[in-house]
Amino acid sequence: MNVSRSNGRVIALCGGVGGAKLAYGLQYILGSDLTLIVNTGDDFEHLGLKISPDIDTVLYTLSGLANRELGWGRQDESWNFMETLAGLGGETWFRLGDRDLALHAERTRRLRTGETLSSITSSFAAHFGIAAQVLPMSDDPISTVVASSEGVLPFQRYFVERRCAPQVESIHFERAASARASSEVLSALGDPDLQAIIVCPSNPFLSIDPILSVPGIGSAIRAASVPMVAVSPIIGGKAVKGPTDKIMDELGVPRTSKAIAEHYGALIDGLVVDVSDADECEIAGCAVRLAASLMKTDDDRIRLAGETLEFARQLASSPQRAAQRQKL
Ligand code: FO1
Repeated sequence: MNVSRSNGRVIALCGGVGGAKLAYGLQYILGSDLTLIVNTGDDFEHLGLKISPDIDTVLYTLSGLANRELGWGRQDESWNFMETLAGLGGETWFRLGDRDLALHAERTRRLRTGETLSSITSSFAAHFGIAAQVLPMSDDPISTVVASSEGVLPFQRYFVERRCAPQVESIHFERAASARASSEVLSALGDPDLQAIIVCPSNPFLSIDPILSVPGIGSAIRAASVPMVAVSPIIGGKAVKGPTDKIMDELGVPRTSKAIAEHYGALIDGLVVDVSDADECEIAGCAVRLAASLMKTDDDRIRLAGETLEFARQLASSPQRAAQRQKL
């Protein structure tokens, strides 16, 4: 598979700010050949609005509208709604900019008409001029909750209100068992033209595991006889952003890329590890490619995406992979 357009579909699993950055690079290379399956476990209802943070972070990042300092929300933002809400004694721990607010209000209205999250997301992506296909992992509600030293917390309460301070004991995806993968997700995973599956450098526990918890997605991935490559979110024993490293400590998992590979297990064929972690390039049962994984600029995102796709192409033609896939 070369990385030019219309050379077959590539799927990327994505959630959070780090994941969206690689998705940006992948879209730059693949355009409409890229399908993103995005985590919706962070979704919640707040102030009467249906909020899908990881979908919105993807929409804003891929359209160039994202606030580059924060990673979430929009660049060109004003905060009159929040200031007025504060004056009224409303809840302002979860910050909603005025322009961002319009997207939540419109998604909430359309969901209330019975339109699916997939359909709404697809029309928002078209509105923002996004070439890639952006798919929620499911149109059914799934809620990530964190069993912590401060009790069981809904995701945003843990992540935003408590700033990931509570000690994580376990993470659960409520209602995942009764959720269904969307038909768009299953047809993408079943696409005969599928070339590779990429796991973005998202938090494996909070952003990727919810996607794999959706019935049918794990088996569809295993049935797809294409290489699956993950990009490690850990560089030098630290998460680039967010609580991945802290959660690994709390779950008793070493802060290493090797531990990331072990977390995904036989599902992945290869792991992209940062060049500064060259001592981790021998991981049993997982091919490793060293690449500069810190994405500060758009060029970094595009380069890392290109190297990840090249790695998947190499694995596609490697005999070991075929043998390993038979084992699954
Ligand atoms: N993250 C924060 O840390 N503080 C916020 O106030 C906040 C508001 C917010 C509003 C809309 C949105 O789409 C995302 C927002 N996020 C905020 C990020 C959100 O918590 C995501 O779940 C994280 O990016 C993890 O995926």
